Amino acid sequence: MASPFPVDKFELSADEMDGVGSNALFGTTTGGRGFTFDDVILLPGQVDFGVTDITLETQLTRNIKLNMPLVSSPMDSVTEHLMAINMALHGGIGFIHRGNTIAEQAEEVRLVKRYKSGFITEPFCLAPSNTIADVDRMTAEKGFTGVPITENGDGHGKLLGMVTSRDVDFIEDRSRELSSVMTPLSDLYTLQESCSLEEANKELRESKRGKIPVVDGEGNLVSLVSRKDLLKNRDFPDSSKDKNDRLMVGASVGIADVDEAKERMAALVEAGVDVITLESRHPDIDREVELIKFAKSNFPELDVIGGNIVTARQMEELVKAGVDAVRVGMGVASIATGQLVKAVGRPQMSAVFHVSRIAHSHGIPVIADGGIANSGCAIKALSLGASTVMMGSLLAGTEESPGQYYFQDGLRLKKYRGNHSRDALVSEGLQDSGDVPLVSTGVSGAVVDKGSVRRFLPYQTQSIRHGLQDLGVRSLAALHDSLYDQTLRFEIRSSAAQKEGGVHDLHTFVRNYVH
Ligand code: CPR
Repeated sequence: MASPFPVDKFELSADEMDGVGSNALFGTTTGGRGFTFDDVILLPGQVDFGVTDITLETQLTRNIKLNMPLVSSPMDSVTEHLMAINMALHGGIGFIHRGNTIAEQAEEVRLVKRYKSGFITEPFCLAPSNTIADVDRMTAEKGFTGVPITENGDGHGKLLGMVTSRDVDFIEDRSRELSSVMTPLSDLYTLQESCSLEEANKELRESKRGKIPVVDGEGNLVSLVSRKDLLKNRDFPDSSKDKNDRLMVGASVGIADVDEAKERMAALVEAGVDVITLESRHPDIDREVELIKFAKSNFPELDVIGGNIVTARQMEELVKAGVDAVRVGMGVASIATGQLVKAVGRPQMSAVFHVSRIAHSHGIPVIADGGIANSGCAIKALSLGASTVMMGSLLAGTEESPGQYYFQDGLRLKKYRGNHSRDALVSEGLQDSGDVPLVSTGVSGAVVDKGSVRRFLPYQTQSIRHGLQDLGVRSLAALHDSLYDQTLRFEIRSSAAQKEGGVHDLHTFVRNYVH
C-alpha cells in the first residue's frame, strides 16, 4: 500500500533535513549576515551516555588548563580577590580589574595567591575601643561568636586579643569597651602563618578551641581557623592551581599608555599573576602586538590574552605576535552601547565562529566575552569554537562581587557598570576636554541578587553538562570536532520560533534559581 506521507518525493536524506553544519550556516551563502545567540538553535545528537560521563575540562590559554569553561570578567563590579578565589576554587579563573592603582591591583592578585583553603583570610575584627554592643551586633548580623581584636579593628592589623561569648555572656553593661573584657594576646593560643591546614585542623581538634588566630612574624593577624569550618569544609577537587599549589588568577592591563602597561605587567608578575588580558577601548592591534612581544621577551612564563577582537583578520595579526588566547566580543555585552554609538562590532555567534576557525588551526583558545545571559548562551558560544566564556552581568549580582547590595522596587540589587561607561571613565581620570566631549560606550546599571557563586557556578556547569549530553558529546574537544566535521547541526530560528523557545502563554511563573 502506498504511504499516505509521500516522504520520498522530497528526495532528501536525513542529513539534509536536519539543519545545517557550521560551514553552511556561516559560509558565503549567508550573504554576510551576522547571527547571535537567540538567532540559532542546536539540534540534538545521539545520547548514549550519562551526564556524569561528561568532562568540562578545557584550555584557557595555550598553557593554562581549566576544569570549568567559565571565567569572570575584569570589571570593577565583578572581579576582585573574593570572586577570583571562588572562580578558581570551582575550576575556572577570575581576572582582577584594572580600575585601581597598580599597587592595589597587585595586592588583589597577592590576596588570591595567599589564599589557603580552609583559612578565613578576610576575618571580621573589632578594635579595643568597640563595645560589647558592637559584638552583639556582629553576632546578630553575621552569626559569629568569636571576634579577634586588632589595634585598629582592621582585618590584618596587630592582634591584641579575642572576644568570645564566654568573655561577654554575663556582663549586663553592654556599653563596656572590649579592651576591658577581651582575652588578651598573652592568654591566647595562636598559630604561625606557615602552618598548613592539616596542622591547623589538628590544633583545632586537640585544643577544643572554637577559633584560632593565625599571625605573621610581626604579630599581625593573617587569618583565622574555625571549628565550624572544620566541620563543613568542602573539597574543591577541580580547583585551578599553579605549580606551587596556589590558586590561579588573571588580571587585566590597559594598553592606552604603553609605559604604564609595561609597569603594570611587571608589578602583576611580581605579585604572582598567571595570565594577563590586554584591554583597550579601540581595536588597536599594533599596540597589542607591541605589548605581546614585550611580555614574551620579558616574562616568558606569563600567558598573554589579546583582544577584544571579532574578525579573522585581527586574529591573524595576533597569531603572528604569539598571543596565547584571545577574547572575542565587541559591543555585545549587557552594558555595551558601542554598536549604537559607533556602529561597529559584530553579532557574537558570528564573531566567535570566524575568529575560532583561525585560532583553532593555530592551537589558540578563544574566550567568548560578552552577552552571556544564561547557560544556553554559554553552550552556544562553546559550540561555535570558544573554549571558555567570560561573564560580567551574570556574576555581578553574586555575593562575591565587589559592592554592597541595596533595595529598590522590592528587589535586592547590586551596581554593575561598563568599563567604558561615563562613570568608569571619569573614575579613570578622563573627562570632557574643552569642546571635545568624552564619548562613553557603555552604561551603569544594576543587577538582581544571585546569591553565592558557590551555588551559582555548580548550577551553570551542570546545565552545560546537560546541554552537551543532549548534543551527544562527552567533552568540549568532542564538541569542537563535531563543529568542524559538520556533524553538529544548527538551525536559524524565526522570531516566532525564538518566542516559542522561551516561557510563553503563562499569566505568571516563577523563575528557576538562575535560568
Ligand atoms: P556581560 O557578561 O555583562 O554581557 O559582558 C561582560 C563583558 O563586557 C566584559 O568582559 C567586557 O569585555 C565587556 N565590557 C565591559 N564594559 C564594557 C563597555 Cl562599557 N562596553 C563594551 N563592552 C564592555
